[in-house]
Amino acid sequence: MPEQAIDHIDFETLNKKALSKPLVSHIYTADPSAHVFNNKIYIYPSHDVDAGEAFDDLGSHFAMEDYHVISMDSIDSVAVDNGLALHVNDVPWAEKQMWAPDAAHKNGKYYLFFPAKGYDGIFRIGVAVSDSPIGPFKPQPEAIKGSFSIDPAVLEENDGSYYMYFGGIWGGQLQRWRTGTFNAEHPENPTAHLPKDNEPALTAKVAKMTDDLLEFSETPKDVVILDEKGNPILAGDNERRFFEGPWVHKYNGKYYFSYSTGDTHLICYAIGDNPYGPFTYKGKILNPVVGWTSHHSICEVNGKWYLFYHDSSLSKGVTHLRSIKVAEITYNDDGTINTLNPYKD
Ligand code: FUB
Repeated sequence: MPEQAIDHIDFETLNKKALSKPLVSHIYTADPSAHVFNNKIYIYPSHDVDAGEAFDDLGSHFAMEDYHVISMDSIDSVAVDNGLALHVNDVPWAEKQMWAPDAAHKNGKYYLFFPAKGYDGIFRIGVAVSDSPIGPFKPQPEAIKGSFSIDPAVLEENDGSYYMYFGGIWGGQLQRWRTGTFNAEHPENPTAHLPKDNEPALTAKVAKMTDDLLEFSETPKDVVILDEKGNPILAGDNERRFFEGPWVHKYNGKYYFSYSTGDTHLICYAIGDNPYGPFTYKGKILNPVVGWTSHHSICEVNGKWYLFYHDSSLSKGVTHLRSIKVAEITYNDDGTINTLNPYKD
């Protein structure tokens, strides 16, 4: 992941023009997954730290070790840091890099889903359980069987079933799983094993969860994004292809699959008719923010819809020191979403 050129940015002016302010500023936070549980907003972010890891194209500088849950009584109220919810040292199978998490609530229990690298250098996805939405969470001894890559996001369906979306290319290792087993060749090259530009892009994955939310109940399936002609988006279509950070929400009976395009720094979305897709590309939700990564969630609060996202404005552009933010999104009559500019002109 190349460092963004930041020398030319006047951060004082930029922060005055920002669509929204960091929700918390005493710690760095990123990758916000927001939910309303029991009429309160809970945000499950990554907890960014400067661990002194050198910057590289595999994201080694994202060396996060733990999670804090942020809560808000309402969308305008103060965001509260509820302290340590889970630390990598308490997860038997995980060594490092606690990346973007998500959470779910079922039958009075709260489930924190998180990616981390195991001692073999392979990303997998784990689950930790608590009686409280703010933790502390008790991790399962093993990662979810059959899980791989990063960025879990869980959709609760009306019938009480849950689906996990996940995946990320480059440092997220999705491209290493193309044959079903991990390809460890060319470990330093983030783009080795990717499809050619004129081939269909790699897709996020989706799997229905077991009733106890601790395992997949099926082999993960491809989340296909189609273009306006019904063809799969191609790997060379960097402004529209899936890179990382999947999220699904439902609006007016349709399923909205949204995601980051990574090296083109956009949050885009596609619409489908069921949790598995396919989804047809519709447009951008968020233009590029300061910082290389862009990652989001979408959550309904009291009848309005909000984009939770992050940028690196507080750290003056340091890619791995980000801050979570929130802004309202609006829909048009045809179900399309109006694109947000993170900094006003
Ligand atoms: O926070 C680490 C990684 O950066 C996340 O897993 C990606 O989605 C990107 O935001």
